[in-house]
This record gives sequence, structure tokens and C-alpha cells, in this order.
Amino acid sequence: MMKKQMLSGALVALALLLMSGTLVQGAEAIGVAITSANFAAPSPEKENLEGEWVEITNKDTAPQSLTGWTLEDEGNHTYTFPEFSLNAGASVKVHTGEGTDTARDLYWDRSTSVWNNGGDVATLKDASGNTVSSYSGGAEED
Ligand SMILES: [Ca+2]
Repeated sequence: MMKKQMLSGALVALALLLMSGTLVQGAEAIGVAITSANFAAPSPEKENLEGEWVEITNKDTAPQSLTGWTLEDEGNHTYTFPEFSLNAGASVKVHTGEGTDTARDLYWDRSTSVWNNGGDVATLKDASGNTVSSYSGGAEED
């Protein structure tokens, strides 16, 4: 009798776990990820900020809108994507410096560096603030 009660208790716990898992999963699985980054632009970095970038790739088979998505570092720097759609299989680089946005290159238009050369973490979030991808790098010295 005791054993049976424990078993049904375990089943209820399992069911609750599965239900909460389904809720968390509601943040749709999207095939967009940060695939590469160059946190250290050629020296003097301040004058080569277009050489500091984070690359985002759409591994899905359908275009993905990045409009309103954000890219953040570990500090308080946040880039918000303009109206932008990333084609299936395509990549786009978000450069720290100034430039004209194209389908392959977006520009943060900053005059100072964002990514720490000694190591940093880039986090990509969708328009609802859900983390889609994060990427750590920049630790290597040259
Ligand atoms: Ca840097």
C-alpha cells in the first residue's frame, strides 16, 4: 500500500515536471545563434571599431526576423537590431563601429569599444527578451 502511494506521488511529480518543461519550452526553438566573434579589433582598437564584431547565423530553413532583438555584453552595452530579416543559412556581423547597414553587416555606430579583449560574453535575445544564444570568447592573446 505504502509503495503504491509513493509511486503515484512520483508520477504526479513527474507530470508536474513535464508540464513546467512544456511551459519553459514555449520560448520557441529558433535556429539562430552567435557563431563567431572578434572581440579584439586591430590596434589601436578605438580607430578600428569596424574590426570588432559578433557574427550571427540563421541555421534554420526559413528567414528569421531579428527586428527588436538585442545583443548584450557583460557590462551595460546593448545593441538593438533595426528592422532586419536574416535569410535562411545567412550570417550577419554586428560591428561596433560606424558604417552603413547592409544584409550582411550591421553597425552599432559607437566610438568606443564594447567587447573586452581579455574575454567577454555576447548574449543574443529575441524581441521578448528571451535568450536565444550566448557566446564567450576573446581570451586569446596575440
Ligand atoms: Ca575589444
